[in-house]
Amino acid sequence: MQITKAEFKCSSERISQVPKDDLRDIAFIGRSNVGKSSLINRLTGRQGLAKVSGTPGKTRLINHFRINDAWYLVDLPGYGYARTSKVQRGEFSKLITDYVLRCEKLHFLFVLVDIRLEPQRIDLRFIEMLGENGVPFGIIFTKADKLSKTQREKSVERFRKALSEQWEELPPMLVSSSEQGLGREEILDFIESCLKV
Ligand SMILES: Nc1nc2c(ncn2[C@@H]2O[C@H](COP(=O)(O)OP(=O)(O)OP(=O)(O)O)[C@@H](O)[C@H]2O)c(=O)[nH]1
Ligand SMILES: [Mg+2]
Repeated sequence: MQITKAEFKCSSERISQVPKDDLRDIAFIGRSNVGKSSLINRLTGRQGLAKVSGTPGKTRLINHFRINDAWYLVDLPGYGYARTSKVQRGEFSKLITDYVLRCEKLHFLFVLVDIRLEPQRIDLRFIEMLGENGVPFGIIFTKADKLSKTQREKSVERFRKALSEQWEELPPMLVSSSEQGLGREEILDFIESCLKV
């Protein structure tokens, strides 16, 4: 799929504020700083469309970006960032769980995972919640430029193994680098096929 048009639509602090049209959402979630906003910029080819920062907790709201006037890419706040206020946090903020479990616009969710790390408990718990609630999701490993090809494969395998302890059927998994553009075509093709369903 080609992205010919990408524009910021709105930021929502509650799910009641998300766009009211019937375009579907393809959303990105994951731990703070994993690279959600960077990937959105890379996929759209528009640096600066979503705000990126080396400091975790940059994205605080639900951001809708309208793509090709046909669907939305959605940038969500990260989870697992301990310095967010306790009232807001819980394990996953109310904003995140409301969106992921209750927003009817959500068509497919990508959980982003830092390819360098061992499977993190918080990611596994988040994925468990998705599975239990029947939310359609896939996994994108980020920051692949930080590892060699062999290390990447090992890391993906390690995650696959951690998931297979819980699940019989594994979600689709893709590898990406927003730094190098790795995985871009594959992710866009995946989204295209997703939107056909
Ligand atoms: N080397 C490398 N760095 C990356 C990549 N993707 C993101 N980063 C860096 O990781 C940091 C966090 O990126 P963001 O895109 O802001 O991460 P986020 O998940 O949106 O973070 P929050 O909004 O705070 O939850 C920034 O310093 C990025 O430059 C990547 O593919 N490779
Ligand atoms: Mg962000």
